[in-house]
Amino acid sequence: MNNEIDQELKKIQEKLKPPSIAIIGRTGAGKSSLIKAIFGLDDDEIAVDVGLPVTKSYRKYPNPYNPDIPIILYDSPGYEVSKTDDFLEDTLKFLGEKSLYNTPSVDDCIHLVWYLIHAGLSRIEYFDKQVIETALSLKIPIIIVLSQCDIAKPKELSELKKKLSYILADIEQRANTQLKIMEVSADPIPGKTVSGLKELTKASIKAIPESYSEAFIRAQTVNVKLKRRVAYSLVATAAGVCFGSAFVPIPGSTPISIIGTQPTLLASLAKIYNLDRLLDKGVATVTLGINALVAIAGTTILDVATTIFSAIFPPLFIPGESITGIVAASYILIIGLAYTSTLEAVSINYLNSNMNREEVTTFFKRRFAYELKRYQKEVQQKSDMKMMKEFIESLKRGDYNPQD
Ligand SMILES: Nc1nc2c(ncn2[C@@H]2O[C@H](COP(=O)(O)OP(=O)(O)OP(=O)(O)O)[C@@H](O)[C@H]2O)c(=O)[nH]1
Ligand SMILES: [Mg+2]
Repeated sequence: MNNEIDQELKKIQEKLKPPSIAIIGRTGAGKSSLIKAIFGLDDDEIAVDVGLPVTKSYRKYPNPYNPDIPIILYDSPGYEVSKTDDFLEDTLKFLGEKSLYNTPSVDDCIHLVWYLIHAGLSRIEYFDKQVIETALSLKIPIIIVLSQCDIAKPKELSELKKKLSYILADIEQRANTQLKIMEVSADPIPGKTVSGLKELTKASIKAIPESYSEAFIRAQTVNVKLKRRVAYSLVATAAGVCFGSAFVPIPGSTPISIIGTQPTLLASLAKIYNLDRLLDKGVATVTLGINALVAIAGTTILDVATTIFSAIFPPLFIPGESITGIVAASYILIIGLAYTSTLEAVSINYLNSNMNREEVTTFFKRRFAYELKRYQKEVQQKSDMKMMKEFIESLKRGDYNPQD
């Protein structure tokens, strides 16, 4: 049974389709800063020589393609200002080549352009309009990002927006669309706050084709709550393995076969929260990887196992005896949902703080034990087949939203 769960989880991972985003804008606009902020990447990962050259100006990241970061980014690091014409020519060529019209499949084309305009400079370049118009004519979705808004004066910003709307009006009319303009501060000066990243993330997910959205949600690190939907669907898939096609329990789903710490499920969930990458970056001197977290989770599960088991298993339960799919599914749901909540809390409370490994571990253990009890109560209520089925389906649909 656990083998089947692992296989289902592997299938999900293999089916993930990474979207491609082109980040276009003049040198110094803040492209690299935006990529770093949204996807939690560091300088090394997006250094010029790490990118795979695609055209004269454009490079593909991450390189080599890293399945842990399910996103493809095209950046044009540091083109020479004196060669603006070359840059424009190269950009138009690049967009053409990477449009749906010229790529072998929809997986290879650009699914979204973030077009950056430096708000602090309050200047619209002659090529801005041309690039935007070209992207639109090639049917590439585009979001205009006013970057470095923290250093733009409010009056300048509103004038820039007015000017931009004026310049873009005829393009919008021709393409019969309204361009999205978003304000962002990805790497603000001291005293100013990061802003606009969550909004840009949401708008981007809306703009790309739906089959690529799950990968985008996984890759981004700014809107942690969005990840719930993906995590729940994974937990529901794992729990659903305990049932056959007609939602009848699969014979042989014995407690022994199902009880375990479900390391694959826990590791897959931690990946959704990017903890495999981010934990190591967060702690400067010691590492706390996914395996360590899964091990900590395992001991916590064992600590509270008696309570969980006595609650969900029939009173006369004898280990080794056949149990229904409901019991097996309940067990997986409790562990999976509790782990998801804990990971979310770790992401929100820890990744932006300076907790050390020990503090994170303590926080994690305490929170996980608390969440296990909470979800044990919640899942225990779905005690018949119909309720269980409805619950698993609501998790898959993304309709389940527990209180924090
Ligand atoms: N105040 C402020 N500065 C920013 C912001 N984003 C980026 N910067 C700064 O602007 C400078 C250029 O940022 P980059 O992200 O390197 O710009 P880029 O578009 O990648 O530039 P090239 O790689 O040269 O094309 C850096 O010094 C950043 O720290 C922001 O939101 N606010
Ligand atoms: Mg750059």
